[in-house]
Amino acid sequence: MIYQRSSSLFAEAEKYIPGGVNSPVRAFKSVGGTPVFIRRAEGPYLYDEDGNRLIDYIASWGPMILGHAHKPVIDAVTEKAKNGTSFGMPTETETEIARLAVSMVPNVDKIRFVNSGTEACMSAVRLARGYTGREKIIKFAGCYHGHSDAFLIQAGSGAVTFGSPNSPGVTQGTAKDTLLAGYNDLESVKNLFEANKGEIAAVIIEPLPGNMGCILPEKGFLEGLRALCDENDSLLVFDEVMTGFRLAKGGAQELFNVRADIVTFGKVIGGGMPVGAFASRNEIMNHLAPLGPVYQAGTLSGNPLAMSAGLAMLKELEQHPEIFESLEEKTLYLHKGMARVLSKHEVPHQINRMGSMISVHFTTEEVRDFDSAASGNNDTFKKFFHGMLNEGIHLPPSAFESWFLNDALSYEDLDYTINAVDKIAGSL
Ligand code: KE4
Repeated sequence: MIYQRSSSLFAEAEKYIPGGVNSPVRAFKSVGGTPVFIRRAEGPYLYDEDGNRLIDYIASWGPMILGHAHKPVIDAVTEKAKNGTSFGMPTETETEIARLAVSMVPNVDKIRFVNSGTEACMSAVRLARGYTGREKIIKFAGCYHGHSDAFLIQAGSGAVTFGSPNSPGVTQGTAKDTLLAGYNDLESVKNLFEANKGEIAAVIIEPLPGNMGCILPEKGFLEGLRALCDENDSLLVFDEVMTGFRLAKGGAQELFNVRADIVTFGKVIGGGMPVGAFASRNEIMNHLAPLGPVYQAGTLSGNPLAMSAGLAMLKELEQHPEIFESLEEKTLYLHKGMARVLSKHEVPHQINRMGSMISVHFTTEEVRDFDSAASGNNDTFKKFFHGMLNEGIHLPPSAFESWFLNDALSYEDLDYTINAVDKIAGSL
């Protein structure tokens, strides 16, 4: 595959945009090489600036669950744009998508729309702190909740229970209120609750992490978090920016049958437009301005174009719930096919999969948390990534990302993908 024009476009972009990208993962830093510039996308395919057609497993990092340029979404945005793009006052569309989202997701009465998953998670934590009157939160190593300061925290040194900043610009003052636990390690959560009695506002978690590759919650883990939060009067926040409206109509709460107190959304809920959201029961949501004292706001929150894209997307999923089963079957088919050919070539690998989220890890050990995900051979992943790109398949450019399947993928696309793995596996 030729990527000539992408390379020159990247050089030009680097003159005006830090790293040539508006979000770091797009820069291919963890796989090497230069990013592919996309001209357009349709169904399961990306069409790049060099005229290559690429089977897409990024799906814009989740939103494109029905495939790119899905007609009902495009029509909704096109129609809406003819009447203006933003008014700064309420519109009926916001109520329509709010009513539909609340009807699809268990355990929530109200939802507030924002402009990104980061904003949703940041606001959810502020709401949890405002509602409980407590300041500390527990997050999990390897889980990503966007780039607000409270989440850019790594495990503290030694036995220290609170975190330390993992980015310059994040202050110690912020870091001291974020405690780090281990995913699938309920003991580490219990210890933090013990060491910080009565101080923890919330536990925030990706119920099915997609930012370490995919990690599956072990039996009893999520249920254990629910029990610990109940015992300590803390709130359980499910970050469903990736899993919401993807794992099931009602997301991870429905799939795992575990109740969260606050749920955050992004990606699918916006149909590819900048939308985030957070939702909860009335008792909690009524603490939000203008009803209550917890402040949260946004010029473009509930933007008519974004809401019309999200509404069209949610209507599709609501009216065609068979999509979730179709996606599950396609992802299982891909899983089995890749496992077969990687084993044939005796490539040490683990494949984690749930619903339409899947990831391949080049390690012999089970990948069940951040450390085991980090044990993957990144050099092998780099070769895998570029080998697949060369075959016209665009995987997420990092071993620490989930692949996202879209329902426009055909079984021919999946077979082509499996055959490409077979073709390159010998060189891994
Ligand atoms: P955004 O602010 O990027 O819309 O959402 C932040 C976020 C929150 N929670 C979870 C579970 C997420 O996965 C994300 C964002 N996901 C990344 C992919 N790992 C977006 C890609 C990027 O950063 O460019």
